[in-house]
Amino acid sequence: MASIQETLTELVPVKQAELVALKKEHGHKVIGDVTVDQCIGGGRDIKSLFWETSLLDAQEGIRFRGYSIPELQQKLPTFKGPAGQGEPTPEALVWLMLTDTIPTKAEADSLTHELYKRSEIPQHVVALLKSLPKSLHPMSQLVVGLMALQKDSKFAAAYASGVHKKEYWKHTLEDILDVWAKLPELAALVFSNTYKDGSVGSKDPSLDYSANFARRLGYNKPEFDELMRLYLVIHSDHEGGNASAHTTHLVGSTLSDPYLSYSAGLNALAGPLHGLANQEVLGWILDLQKKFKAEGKPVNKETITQFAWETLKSGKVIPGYGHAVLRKTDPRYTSQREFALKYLPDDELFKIVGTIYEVVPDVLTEHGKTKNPYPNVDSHSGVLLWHYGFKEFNYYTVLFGVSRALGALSQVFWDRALGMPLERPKSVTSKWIQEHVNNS
Ligand code: AMX
Repeated sequence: MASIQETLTELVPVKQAELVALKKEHGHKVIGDVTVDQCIGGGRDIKSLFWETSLLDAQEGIRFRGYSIPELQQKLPTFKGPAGQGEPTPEALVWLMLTDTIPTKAEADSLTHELYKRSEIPQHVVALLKSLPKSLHPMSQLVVGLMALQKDSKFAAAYASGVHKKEYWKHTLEDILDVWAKLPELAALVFSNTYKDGSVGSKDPSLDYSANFARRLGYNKPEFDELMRLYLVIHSDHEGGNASAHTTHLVGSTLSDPYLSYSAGLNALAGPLHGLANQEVLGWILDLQKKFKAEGKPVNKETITQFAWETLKSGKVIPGYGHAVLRKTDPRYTSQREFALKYLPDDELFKIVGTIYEVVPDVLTEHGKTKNPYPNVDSHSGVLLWHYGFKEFNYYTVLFGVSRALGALSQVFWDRALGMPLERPKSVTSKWIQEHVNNS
């Protein structure tokens, strides 16, 4: 069986030739226009980014290399065996994102083994993380740790020694595998430094990426392992324009190595309109529970509606609702709801999440601003973690950060393999727009 490195060595020249042919034959054709609204409105829907690993449809949601989440659940290998014996593993998804082919169980396992081999964290980084104040946000701690690991970048070393550009992708792949392998270790150290005594649980070579991550965090329950697999799969990629993926790609386009590129992506993920929304959602639900308990009222459709309006009237967003691209309920929300129905149907917070879903779309529609009144991925993830006793919700975005690396860096691999150029779109001033519209 070919390793991931051997598989990609065969594939890279094929994909390079395909892209050259695409450019040669169709390079001059128009795929979109840009309006003034789009230019000053965050670039929504402008087709100007090249992203191979996934594609987002506004109505249907995400597809990874052409496969929807339910299709991945039917086709990708699981920890226990071939497809259908539980949640797919993130390693299997990574194989798919990198190679455009559904892996066999043996191929997915070989990637598990490859990552396990690379997972050790150098002592200077462990010491650095332990020196950080517990009050530093876990996302900031994760970025500090990843930046410190950059010392060992194989791409940066190869570049400094003058390697030919045709070889960039090989060194990039080495770094990416190292980053994927070490991120859960870093994340577990951050968790322990922030909430525990600095030590982490032990890992086991017979387990997969997700179960070992769970053990490092102190969780030892097969059901929680399944949740971790689902979580790491569904948060991994959401095409190229979201802030964390785009930032990673942009920084990578300067030939910053994968450590530098993904640290930048993590900083984007740490914003409340993006990945931090999952911690905000949990905070919002707990606040509403606390408020109505203190007032002696039940949490039901009426009180949630009241709380939603209070949030909107105080100039805040309802976290976990709305999306820059999606216009329907996020299938990542639906897959988590299905998990909850299977494993925790009677959970109190899960029921509240369900009631929120019954009323908030109507409230947002009546409010009349948001283009998408439906829930996104972040409105569900926190309550699942909470159910298993994972209550440190300031940390939730770190889990998102471990997952998003899988998609964003799979694309960085192809960026280097396909020789993608420095990203540098054109900006214009308001005066330029005014003159342009006057003259047109
Ligand atoms: N609550 C209240 N107002 C909302 C809203 C929400 N959930 N979603 C959008 N709006 C408002 C916007 O703030 C904007 O108001 P403005 O005109 O006063 O600036 C207006 O509706 C139009 O926004 P939009 O075009 O529908 O959305 P967008 O593309 O500008 O922003 C997003 C998308 C996700 C930032 C926004 O929906 C939002 O803030 N949601 C809440 C935060 C959240 O859940 N983020 C996570 C998204 C998923 C992810 O990246 N992890």
